[in-house]
Amino acid sequence: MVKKTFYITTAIDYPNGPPHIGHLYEKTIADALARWHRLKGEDVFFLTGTDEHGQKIYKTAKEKGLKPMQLIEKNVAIFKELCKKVNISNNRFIRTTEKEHEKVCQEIFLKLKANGDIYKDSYEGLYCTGCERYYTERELEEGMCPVHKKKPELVKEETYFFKMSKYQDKLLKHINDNPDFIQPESRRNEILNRLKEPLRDLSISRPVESLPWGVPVPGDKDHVLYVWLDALLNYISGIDYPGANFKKYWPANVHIIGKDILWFHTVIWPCELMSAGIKLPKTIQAHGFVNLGGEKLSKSRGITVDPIKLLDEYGTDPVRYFFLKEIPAGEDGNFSYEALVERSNSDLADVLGNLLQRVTVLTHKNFEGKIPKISKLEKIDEELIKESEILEKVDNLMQKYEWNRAVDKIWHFIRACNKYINDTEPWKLKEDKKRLGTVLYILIECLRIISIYIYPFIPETGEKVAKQIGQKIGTLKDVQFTEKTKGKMPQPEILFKKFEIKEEDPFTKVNLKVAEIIDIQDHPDADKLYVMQINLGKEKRQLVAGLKPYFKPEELKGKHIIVVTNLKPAKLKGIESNGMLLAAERKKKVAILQAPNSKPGAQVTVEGIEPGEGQITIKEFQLVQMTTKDKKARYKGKTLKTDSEEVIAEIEDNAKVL
Ligand code: ME8
Repeated sequence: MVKKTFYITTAIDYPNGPPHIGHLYEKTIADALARWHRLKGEDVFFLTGTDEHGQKIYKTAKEKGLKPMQLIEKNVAIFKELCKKVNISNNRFIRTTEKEHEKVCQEIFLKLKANGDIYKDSYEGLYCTGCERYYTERELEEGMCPVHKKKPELVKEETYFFKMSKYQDKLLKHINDNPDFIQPESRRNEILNRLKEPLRDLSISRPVESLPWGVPVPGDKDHVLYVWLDALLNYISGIDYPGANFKKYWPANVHIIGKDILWFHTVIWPCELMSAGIKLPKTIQAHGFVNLGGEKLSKSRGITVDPIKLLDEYGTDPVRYFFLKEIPAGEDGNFSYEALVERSNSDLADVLGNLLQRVTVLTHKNFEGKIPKISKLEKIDEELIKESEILEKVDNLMQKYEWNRAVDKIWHFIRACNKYINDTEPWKLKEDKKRLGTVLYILIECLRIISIYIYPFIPETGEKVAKQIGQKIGTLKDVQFTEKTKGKMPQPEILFKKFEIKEEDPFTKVNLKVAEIIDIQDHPDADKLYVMQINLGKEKRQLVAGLKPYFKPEELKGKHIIVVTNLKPAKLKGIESNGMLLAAERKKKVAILQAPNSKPGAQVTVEGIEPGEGQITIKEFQLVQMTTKDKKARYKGKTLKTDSEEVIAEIEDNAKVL
């Protein structure tokens, strides 16, 4: 019988820098899905890789004094190491600088051209290198790219255009006729809304003189293809278009991508395919973003975690489990070490690890590690066996790409096994070997079933669980409860060590107090700085603050501000500053944090955190990321307050407190 195929892809990553935890997240999701479909007996092809052309790579290499390929090789090696460390089962790692891929790009370009969909014209537009795309004036926020907050570059050049406008109606019809084409629903609506505006033709090349790094346009050595046109084609070149693999696996079942690149995948890509006469992928599944401390990842702002270090330190399966369980499919989520440790210690060590440990130790103690026979069932046994019948539910969730809910279903069953062991108390059944054997058999059989279910999510652990009960890992055909499992178990081993929470909350080091501004003078040697005298109740101090562009002295004098009192004194342009006042900034607006009704010297705290003692450095303080909401200053969602009031900041939400 010909096996059903399942073709799954991730986005291909820009190797202009090393990978981040967003990349790790996306690969983990795709891997869990790929492994699930393999367990179903399907013929799965799982593709990932790197997107190696375009201005972003070219510019970064230039800035570093490297050739593009030198920069790429270094980072691609790290991306490949990431794939290995996170234990993904990709069938291929495609690189868009491979000759075969470039050939496919040129072939498709010629197809679009033959179809009358390509013309040359001059183009003037605003290009953001970070996004590798043009923006219209209207799409910008205060003249800046809404994603990178940078001014796009004005590009005026002759380029080839793709008649995307020609496909608007066909695309709309496809999206309307195929509710699964764009998932989740909210993203689908977003695209449908944007498609209410007429589609503009797409500039799909760059002159070599402004960007000499890309796939040459066939028949025109002065142009290279637009990086996104090239990149999207990896999904077909990665399965050897137009060869046998392409015939076998295309159309893709799902492209797993992040929410920021939805337009490219759900509008540009389908139009390109329609013009080339190629079927459209079945589903484009957008996931949310991984944030850190509630903020967007940003290397330049130090909001980043090295995924390889993370995997080395915490192990592959705890990290995989965290991302699959903790971040709801399709939504943004937060990474923190505390949450990772908490998840691993509770769900993996306590819930799963303990169950395995108790069952294997008891089997060794009472049956020399041999799996006992099952005999007469009691009601409680039948109830647990019934609980093991989760295949349809888990499979449904996986079909709907709700992987985190699938994880929840599985752990619900593991918890039921723990409840069963607590209720049946097998350690008290030494005298009744028959009953003890039955209870242990049931638990072992449940563990065998569990080993299969958890395998796609935490593959190494799935294999370990199976091995610990003397079995080989099965497939989804084997998740039924049977009475036939036999075997001998090896000596029990601990499945997961518990982690200590190493990361101290950086706020615990900080000491904040209310101070009154009693005098303000201009700094003699700096345009933007004021020198202030403040009253901290029991003492007076001098601060230097960069508030001059935003406030006049009379707007500040007498205000009750918030000061970091235990910051190491520093000289700013020759004048000593003994502490730092807190202000919130957003979109170039600044507000100082205030506690107008509190006395100078009043302690400012956040619920559950004691004020810090001892001096801290500015670097340590910068780890504390405070924001604003509803005109209140907040840390991790909690307000900053004195014993009489909450600290205010007259500014819009999500301002950064510095
Ligand atoms: O966009 N959390 O590459 P990329 C979760 N080369 N996912 C994130 C993320 C975050 N914080 N940041 C990025 C590109 N991603 C193109 C793709 S596909 C033909 C070309 C996701 O390295 C992002 O949404 O910037 C994308 O799906 C993937 O990581 C690669 O991002």
